[in-house]
Amino acid sequence: MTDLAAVKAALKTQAVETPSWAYGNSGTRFKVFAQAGVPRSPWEKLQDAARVHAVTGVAPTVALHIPWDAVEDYAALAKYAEERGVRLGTINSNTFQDDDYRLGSICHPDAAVRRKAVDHLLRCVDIMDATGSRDLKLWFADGTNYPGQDDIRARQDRLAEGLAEVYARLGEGQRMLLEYKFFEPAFYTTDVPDWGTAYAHCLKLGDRARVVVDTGHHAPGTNIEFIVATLLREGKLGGFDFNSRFYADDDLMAGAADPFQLFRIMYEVVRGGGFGPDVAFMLDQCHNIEPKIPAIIRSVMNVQEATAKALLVDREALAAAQGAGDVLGANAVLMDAYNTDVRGLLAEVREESGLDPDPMAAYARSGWAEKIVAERVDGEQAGWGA
Ligand code: PSV
Ligand code: MN
Ligand code: MN
Repeated sequence: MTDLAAVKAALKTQAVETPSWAYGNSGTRFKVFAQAGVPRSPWEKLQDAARVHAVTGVAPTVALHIPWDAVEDYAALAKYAEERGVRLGTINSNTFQDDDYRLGSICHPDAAVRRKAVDHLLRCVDIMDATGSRDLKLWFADGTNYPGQDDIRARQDRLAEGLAEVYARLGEGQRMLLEYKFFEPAFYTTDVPDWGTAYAHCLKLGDRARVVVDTGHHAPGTNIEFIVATLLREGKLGGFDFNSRFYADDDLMAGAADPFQLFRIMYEVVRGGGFGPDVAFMLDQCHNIEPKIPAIIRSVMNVQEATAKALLVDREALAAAQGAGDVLGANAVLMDAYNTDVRGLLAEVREESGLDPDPMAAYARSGWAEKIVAERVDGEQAGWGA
């Protein structure tokens, strides 16, 4: 039997970080469809993120991407967030936008470009000091397109050297999260293509270096929950970038394409003791054709639903069935939890927390969507890469 009160208590502690870039305009390499009312600055992105937290109660922090969210005074940005009921979260580094990075950043063959990239990462740690952020999230667009283009092994050495310099700069309580991605923008080799490579680097760096699992960064058919179980077992799971994919790095709403996969991942998180502050639960999405704030609310709710189902798994019954070699019984225990409609339970959790049971409706009623369309009329709309 699952203890419902304990499940509700756990759900009330949930925290899902939303990404600043999800609030801005985004698109594909074919077209960016601009939307009215979209933020014109990091400050306005925080206003929107605060609305998501206000109606869901479980999105208290916002991830920044540097330099997309560059401002003069990061402490002031942190204060601005706090005044609106949210906090600044993970600092995402961007070493992929400059012409200098054509052949890579931290793995580039030219030491001067590597220096520039590492200096940017060190600057990101300075920003963390000002914002009070715990985590530096590193994703590198580094790799090669053609066999022989560069020395695969030398690139790993350069990567290790750069990471070590940044790791040494981390302050107390700060962590480095290394994200992997199996392809794109490089297509022949990627310098951090998989969890094994990320894990190997993190292991050498030390306890405060952890692996980030972006659900969109795997080959089709990859068993992501196995990776999650393994990393948790090794104490090396730093966090997630949640999103959905049908084909590649689609960055669609978490839980939209394959809610069952999200449930299986969250079950391994719960099973492995990872449901807590040690693992950062982030969204990494872009809303190209749908309204952005409601899409982010929906995504947060999808993560909540998967979590509720994972918490509902009757672990005693599951262990008994597994121990007895009862294949169908064990599978049925897991499927019972997955097939439970948890929407009522989550509505109760929200009401008990003083929230509207229906975050989507609460947001629609709030008038925020109309207000930003009316007010954010001048100036450039911030977006993916702005
Ligand atoms: C790369 O595809 C990625 O998943 C990384 O997390 C980046 O920081 C993010 O997308 C935004 O480009
Ligand atoms: Mn990501
Ligand atoms: Mn991605």
